[in-house]
Amino acid sequence: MRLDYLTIFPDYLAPLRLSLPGKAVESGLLDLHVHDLRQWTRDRHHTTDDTPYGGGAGMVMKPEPFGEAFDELLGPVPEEVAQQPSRRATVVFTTPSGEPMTQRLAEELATRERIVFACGRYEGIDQRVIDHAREIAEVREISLGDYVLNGGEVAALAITEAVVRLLPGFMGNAASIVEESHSESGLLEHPVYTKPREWRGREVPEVLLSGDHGRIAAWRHDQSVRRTAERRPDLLAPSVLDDGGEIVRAVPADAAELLVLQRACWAQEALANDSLAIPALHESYDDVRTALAEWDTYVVRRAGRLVAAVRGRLDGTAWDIGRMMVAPDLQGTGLGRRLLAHIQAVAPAGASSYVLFTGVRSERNIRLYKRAGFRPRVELPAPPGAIVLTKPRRG
Ligand code: 97T
Repeated sequence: MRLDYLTIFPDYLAPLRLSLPGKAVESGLLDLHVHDLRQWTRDRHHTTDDTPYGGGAGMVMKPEPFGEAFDELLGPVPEEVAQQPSRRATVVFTTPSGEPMTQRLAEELATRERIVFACGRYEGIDQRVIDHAREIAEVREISLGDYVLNGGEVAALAITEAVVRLLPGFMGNAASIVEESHSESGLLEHPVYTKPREWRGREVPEVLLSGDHGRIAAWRHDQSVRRTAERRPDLLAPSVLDDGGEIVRAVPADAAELLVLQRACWAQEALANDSLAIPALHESYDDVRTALAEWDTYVVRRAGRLVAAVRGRLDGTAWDIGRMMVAPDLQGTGLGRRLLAHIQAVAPAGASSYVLFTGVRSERNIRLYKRAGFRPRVELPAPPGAIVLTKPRRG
């Protein structure tokens, strides 16, 4: 992986040479380049900022130095790379108005070959720099959180550390990676203790000394839930607090119940279609958790119970809709219709059509989809025993 940093304070990024990324450079896993943005200025004072058009306080970073830096580091983009989005470099703008940095985003960035960090200062960077970058690279605007820093350098450092420690061959410690999947449960970690057993009159909780692994696991889980409810109720909200029948975004903590509902719903499909060769029926808990990270998934709860779900993901210009499920006792109550309308409504701007499939003998599903304007497309390839339905997106 190659990482470049554009900054007017290159010294701020010196820690990259120490600590974790430093070791990855030594092992050849990482290629790091810190650039002083002023090398791409042409005036005597090496100016990188100017006053904002339209007035207002503060200074805005000028477009030209970033433009020339991109030309040198990224351009010209060969035609075949421009056509293949997955081969483009990623440009990360650190900004308080970006998408929040998360472990999921770190995992995504860890798959990239090339990331250029553009560190903004002052009130931000001229918008045309970001618009231009979108034409030559994948652009991500990322925020560390809802607070203000003096500039993007510290944010770029934090993002780098979160990404680099995920690179294959970097940690060399399988146990800590297993540990990590714990945090994907959507709960905060439980408290931890080490020797001595008693310190300044404080004892280690007795259960941890009991040697009873079942009790220890139950205690830790309980501590995790309490901590999460206390410090991060937002992580529990959709799964525990929301039961008003609203359609809400799924969280990792929904995975286990989603799996149960999915098995129930697709067992019904297996019977209707006289086939067990249905992927949704065979997925494991891990498969469902992975899918939650890769799809936009929505769920509905009633009285705390997870009763319905649907997911969507962009495939080229098609909004791929799937895993539409409604608990057996609530089928025929209009929930499916609502979910289908919702998942179409949240499709991103790049979607020009909707596509889904269902069992050729799943008559109720097919009726629901037809009523919503989907048309069966027998000429399109579908999994065995399934039929594809599509609908153009209007507006
Ligand atoms: O506050 C900032 C100023 C410039 C660049 C980034 C930030 C920031 O990033 N995450 C939170 C704040």
